[in-house]
Amino acid sequence: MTNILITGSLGQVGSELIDYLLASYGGTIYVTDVQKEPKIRENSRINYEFLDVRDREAVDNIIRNRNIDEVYHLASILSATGEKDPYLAYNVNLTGTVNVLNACVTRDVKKVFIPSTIGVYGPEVQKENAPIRHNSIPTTMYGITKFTTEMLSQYYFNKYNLDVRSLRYPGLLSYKVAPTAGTTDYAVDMIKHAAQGNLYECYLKEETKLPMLYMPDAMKATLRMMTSPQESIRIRTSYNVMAYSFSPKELEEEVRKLNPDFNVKYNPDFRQKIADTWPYSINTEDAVKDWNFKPEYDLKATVADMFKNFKNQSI
Ligand code: AKB
Repeated sequence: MTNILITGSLGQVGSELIDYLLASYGGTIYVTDVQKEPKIRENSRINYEFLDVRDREAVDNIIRNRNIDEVYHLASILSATGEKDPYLAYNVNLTGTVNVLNACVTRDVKKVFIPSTIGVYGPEVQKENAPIRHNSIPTTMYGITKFTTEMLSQYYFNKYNLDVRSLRYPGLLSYKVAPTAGTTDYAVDMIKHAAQGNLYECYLKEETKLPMLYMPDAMKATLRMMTSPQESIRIRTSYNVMAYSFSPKELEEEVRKLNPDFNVKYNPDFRQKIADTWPYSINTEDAVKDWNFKPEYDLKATVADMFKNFKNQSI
């Protein structure tokens, strides 16, 4: 039996990861977040608890009292919110992460997953096929905290032999829980508006290309990497993963194949400045080589699946 703790469980990734973990592990899943009374589906193996990762004692208590074996540390302030409140991003993303890492070492946690992001790249990065190791300095608070988190993960692995693993998520596309705090969220919103027959106002310029991945592929990649033998995980900062890269205009054209009347108005806001610092695509060779990363959905299949599901949701 493996007892798992998920922090930041109610977000876009956590809400979907719960089901994948339930199917892959036998123990209890301690689902935590900062909502007092969230709607969590009934399941005898799911236990909801309030947890603010900035509270060092609370983090240590839950890991000790619940005999946690593995942690999926998802609590994070994303890029857009991070630029609105950099101090909050610093505290949640760095103080919170150090609290989790320290408690994991003290309480002998076996494995830790901490997602990273394409936000760790900075403006001078090679835009196409950006390599894992890079010299570009991120310019957003989100990027700075996640870049530092990658260094901390590697440090805790080298110093304490803590089995920390990570994926650099690109923009994640999903229809179950809407992302609300990032820069890549427009893509989900655009497909949703098209499926519901509404005009979409896009906050990025039409030519802004970013790397993306559909949620089922992101979940499979996460589980595949986390269940791979320890010796196959050669990279302890973070592995790049993505399936395809597109601009808002390219997505608009793909979506219009399913709704020919769909229209988009472009009205860039502060998120354009964030997107301009990120690469168009990232190199995933190491993930393929080390643990057989293999996304199944291309853009067409992703859009078709999301469009169908958003349409069903609005009926
Ligand atoms: C964001 O846009 O902030 C996130 C990310 C790419 O990490 N989706």
